[in-house]
Amino acid sequence: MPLLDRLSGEALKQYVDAADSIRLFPLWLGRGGEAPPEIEPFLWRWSEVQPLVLKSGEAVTPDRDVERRIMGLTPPGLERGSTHTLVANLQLLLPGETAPAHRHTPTALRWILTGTGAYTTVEGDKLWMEPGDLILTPSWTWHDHANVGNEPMIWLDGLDVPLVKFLKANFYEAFPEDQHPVTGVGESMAKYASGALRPAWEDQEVPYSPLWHYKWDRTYDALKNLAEVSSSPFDDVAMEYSDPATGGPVLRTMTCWIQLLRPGVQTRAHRHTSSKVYQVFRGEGYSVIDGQRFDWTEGDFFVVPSWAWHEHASSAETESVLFSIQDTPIMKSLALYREEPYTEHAGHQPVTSHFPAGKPA
Ligand code: GTQ
Repeated sequence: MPLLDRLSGEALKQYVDAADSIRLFPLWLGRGGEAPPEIEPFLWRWSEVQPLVLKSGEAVTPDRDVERRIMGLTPPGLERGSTHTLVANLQLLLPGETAPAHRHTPTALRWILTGTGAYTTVEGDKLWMEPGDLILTPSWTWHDHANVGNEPMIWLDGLDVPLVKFLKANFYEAFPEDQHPVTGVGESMAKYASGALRPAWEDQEVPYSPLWHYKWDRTYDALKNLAEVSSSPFDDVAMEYSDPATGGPVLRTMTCWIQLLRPGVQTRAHRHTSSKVYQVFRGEGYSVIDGQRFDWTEGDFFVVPSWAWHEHASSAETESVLFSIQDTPIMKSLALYREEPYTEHAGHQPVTSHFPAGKPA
């Protein structure tokens, strides 16, 4: 059979147009369209964020104008969301305010930053929020928030909204009343917080941790105990919040870590296919992300996109505590988790720039 001449010029154009008209695309012509923008690592300073979050209290009121008064942390490269799978929002609830009861298929969690005197009710369990507490609101559980104290409350919400929207599984329902009836106070903690012991007659399996409230005091004790005996070269004294029933991550889509960086510690760089949003709960230091140095201090937030090299250091004078939300469970459950150590320069990236851009190295 004679070889066909290669299609080119006008004939090729006609061919492509004919295919296009029936929505068929010759991928062998190379990738069409523009590649999506890269998500860039970014840092938000608490000193700049806090006044704007407090000021949002003058702009809108939950229950009256909006369901939730939230401000999203969105790095360059994204229009919404904090990584390609996760979103981290700052929520403000002023004294006397309530955020009405609802439930949604995206899973949420709260990392409490400032204030006291407010509670979240999750499926009727009333959970008082204090700084350093982690509270889970698993997929499709009823929840509402109320501030009955006299201080503004600010917390960080972590949700898997970008993933759930991508998967076309975003559903929402409002509760018929403003607040869900309270059926217990700290019940999930009473039943499951001891970790190694749990109610003997209960054998139910739920696709998330049955413990919904992780108190700061216990968390910090656990970090201190671990620091006495062991640490990771990449994350120093790092602990994953765990589901007491399985020992695995607290949620199917998101996991949370708390890590203590001892004074003067500089970790080795690595990268992985999970993405993360960090909050600097205590201390000061810096992280190097893809060669860019991000200096941070108490209260700051930063994003480490998927597959970005990163390492952390605490100042010589203070220990630092970092909280993070990560999408690792998604990647692991799909067998797409991959991790790699940085092997050059004794495991430390050369710093080529400082954040914000423009600052010389
Ligand atoms: O508090 O229930 O940041 O429904 C985004 C959606 C918080 C919440 C968010 C929500 C909530």
